Amino acid sequence: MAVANVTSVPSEKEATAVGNETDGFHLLIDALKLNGINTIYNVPGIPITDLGRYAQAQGMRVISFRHEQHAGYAASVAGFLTKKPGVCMTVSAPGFMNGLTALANATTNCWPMIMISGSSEREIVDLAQGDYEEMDQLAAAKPFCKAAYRLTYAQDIGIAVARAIRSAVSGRPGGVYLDIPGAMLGQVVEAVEAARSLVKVIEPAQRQIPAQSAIDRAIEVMKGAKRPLIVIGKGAAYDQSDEVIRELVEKSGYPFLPMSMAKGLLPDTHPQCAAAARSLVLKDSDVVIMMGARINWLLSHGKGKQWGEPGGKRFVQLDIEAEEMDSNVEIAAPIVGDIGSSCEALIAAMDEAGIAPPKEWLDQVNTKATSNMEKMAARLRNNNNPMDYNGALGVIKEAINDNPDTILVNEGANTLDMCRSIVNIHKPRHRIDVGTWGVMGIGMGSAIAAAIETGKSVLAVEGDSAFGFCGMEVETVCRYNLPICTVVFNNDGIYKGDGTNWGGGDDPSTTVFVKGSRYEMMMEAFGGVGVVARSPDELRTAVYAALKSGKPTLINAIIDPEAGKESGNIGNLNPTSVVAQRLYPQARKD
Ligand code: OXT
Ligand code: ADP
Ligand code: MG
Repeated sequence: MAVANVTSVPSEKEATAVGNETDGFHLLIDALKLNGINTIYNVPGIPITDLGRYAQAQGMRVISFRHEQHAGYAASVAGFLTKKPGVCMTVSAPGFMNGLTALANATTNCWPMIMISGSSEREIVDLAQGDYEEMDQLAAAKPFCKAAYRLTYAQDIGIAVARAIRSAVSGRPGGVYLDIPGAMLGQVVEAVEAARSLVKVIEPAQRQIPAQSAIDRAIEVMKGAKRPLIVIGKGAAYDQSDEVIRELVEKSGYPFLPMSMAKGLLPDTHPQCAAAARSLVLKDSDVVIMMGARINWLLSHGKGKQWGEPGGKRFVQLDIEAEEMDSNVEIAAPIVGDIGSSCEALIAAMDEAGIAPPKEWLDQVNTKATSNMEKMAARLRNNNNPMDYNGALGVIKEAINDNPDTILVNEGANTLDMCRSIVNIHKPRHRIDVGTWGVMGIGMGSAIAAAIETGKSVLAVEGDSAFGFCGMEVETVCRYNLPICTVVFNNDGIYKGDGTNWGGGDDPSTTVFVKGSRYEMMMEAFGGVGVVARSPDELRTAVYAALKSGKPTLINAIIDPEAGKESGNIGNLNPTSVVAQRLYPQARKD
């Protein structure tokens, strides 16, 4: 291997070449590396197996998964954590389709990701002549991502990668698809021309300074506030303007409500944190500042009894996406810009406006939060065997308090909802979960990306159903020897493990699993540490040992099958059947 002597182009644009020739494989690797992308989340196969090998040979980190969906989730979480697009690489048709869910999820979560998929011969695919893994992947990808591009000539790789990076991270971030026909990878390119074709993307996500008129309007709304509230979302966490966000919140003195993945941007233990008074602040606030959070289903679309009297609120919204404004409710003061710039402009304008929250409101919020926290603290102190969620999550809470640098990954229904409110997060971007779609199966991919991208240890708290969507990736965790401790909340089923077959037949209920499943043996099968924990004390010993050792560990935490609720906190979203109410005594009566 030699690096092309390219005197007429900047030296950083090096094409990996032999003699005066390179090829599509190496140009693609060079293009990614030139733009600071050094990790690929991958599943090998025709036509990209060698691409992975060559990338590794060229010093990239190539993390191979067992299923593309998890490689894709990992790439999207890498994007969330680093503000650079995470790259997932898949084979054609079935591998591509497996990755597509993750690409769509990245777009839904507004996270930058690029999915690069090998594809079959264009001329055969386009005539539907039955090629190996034939599929028009470009067309299939388009509805599920922010942008989709296909390469035909290796000479275009530089520009295509640049375009993909810009699309992924500019404005509202999202998933981008890059289609690479296998034949293109093998194309030979003259080395100097190849080096010249590479593009180093310059500042693809430039700051977007909001209009002063928008800031002035927001200040006017804030001045009139008697019961203000700041809602912080994962868009704010993504922006990485942690200091300026904190300054704005503290300077305003307003109570703040963190959405799930914005927890830790300011610590959950912060005196202005209103997480434990959620119902109260949503209902009684009069001015709500939305900061990188959409007013979607997670906030009941800003309407309904959760939000108090109709018309009783005025919204200020900070978002990079102009079209987000007025999507569900009227926004009195839209501020279009990046979170950091918008917060800075607000801070500057607040100085003169004399913004401060009425003490009475803060006291009211704190009284409610303190009362809720006291009630919760009492529930967490139990050593029941089998465990309930409170006892088990009390241990997880202690473990994160004692190890605040550990990244918490969390999915499930009860396991998710209860963990979110019980376990305090102390640092920005230290909680990763099911996101806007509430998707099960993000756990292992997210945990792997968090460990790879940050070098920190990870605690993955997984419902047993959620874990089932991604459990095979524990082999990946062991293979790369990652410091991930997975705790499976094993209640024998989805929501609860005590369901019965309403038809009375021999098949089990639709929501239950094999009772007493030995999840810890899956970890042992691949050389990791497997532990069974039946009480909070046993769980504590196992979690602390895992965090100390950094060894891949799976703790099978036995939870009372009766302890959960249907759909956790969102049971109200299930449609009801008038027939069922009369026919089946077991049917929900809510
Ligand atoms: O103020 P009030 O009094 O109201 O109290 C609130 C807070 O103030 C208080 N609180 C606190 N108190 C004291 N101290 C502290 N620190 C504190 N913090 C808060 O607590 C209450 C509640 O607060 P919270 O949580 O903030 O508020 P709330 O009302 O819950 O917030 C509303 C929401 C909507 C924002 C919140 O609930 C939320 O974010 N929810 C997300 C829900 C979600 O996304 N769920 C996942 C999907 S469910 C379902 O779809 C599942 N599936 C189907 C499926 C999916 N999803 N995906 C795929 C690919 N296929 C299928 C499946 C299969 S879940 C599932 C598996 C489930 O089984 P598992 O075995 O995995 O899990 P288990 O259930 O454990 O068995
Ligand atoms: P949550 O689920 O935490 O409520 P959402 O995913 O609904 O958060 O909302 C995130 C919002 O943040 C999106 O509307 C997105 O456009 C916005 N966003 C993403 N990045 C930035 C940024 N750098 N600056 C401002 N807004 C951003
Ligand atoms: Mg369960």
